[in-house]
Amino acid sequence: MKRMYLVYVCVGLLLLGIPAAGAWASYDVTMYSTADNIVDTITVEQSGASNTTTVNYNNWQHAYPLDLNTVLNTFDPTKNFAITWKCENVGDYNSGNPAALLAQINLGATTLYSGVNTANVLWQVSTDGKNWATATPYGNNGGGNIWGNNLNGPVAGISGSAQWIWDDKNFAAGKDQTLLVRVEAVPIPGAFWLLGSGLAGMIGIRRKYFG
Ligand SMILES: [Ca+2]
Repeated sequence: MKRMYLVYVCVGLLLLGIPAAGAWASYDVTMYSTADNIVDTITVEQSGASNTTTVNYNNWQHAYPLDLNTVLNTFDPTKNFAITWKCENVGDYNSGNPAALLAQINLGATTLYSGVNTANVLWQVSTDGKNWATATPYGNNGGGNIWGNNLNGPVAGISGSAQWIWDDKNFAAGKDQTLLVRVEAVPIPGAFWLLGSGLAGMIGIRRKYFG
């Protein structure tokens, strides 16, 4: 009888997707990003908390990994969040000196790619941190685009689904442009999360009662 009750509890957890305590701790929340030319800082915001880390990613041919938990303690990939990169393009910008950010954000079984907007994910740019516009994509990582002249292949560590993004004035006359690039995400718990949390709850209960 007791065993049947526990089975019902486990099935309920699977259906409702109630997170078991500590279930998120083992998920990979590593983000990879780079820019042409420099990423100065990365700010992570979630649940009213915000923290900025100085990174100085100054070689756009490499993607630099960053564990989001090191920027904001206990980053939860199932909750709404925003990430902002402060980027710079150095020198006169033109077709020979492009400017853009490239990023991939791993959230457990879900991955976000720079420039790829969905109903729950929005990539934006701003020059003042107040007025935001949808980022302009220039092509996929490693695809046939302006970066092909500088880099004969994709940036290692980032999927070809990620797009280089900047604003719509990338090639206008100017120099040393600074831009904020931001992604806002409202995660919807997918089947992976429901199954994962349900299984974690089931394992925990089995250990508690049958271990
Ligand atoms: Ca550049």
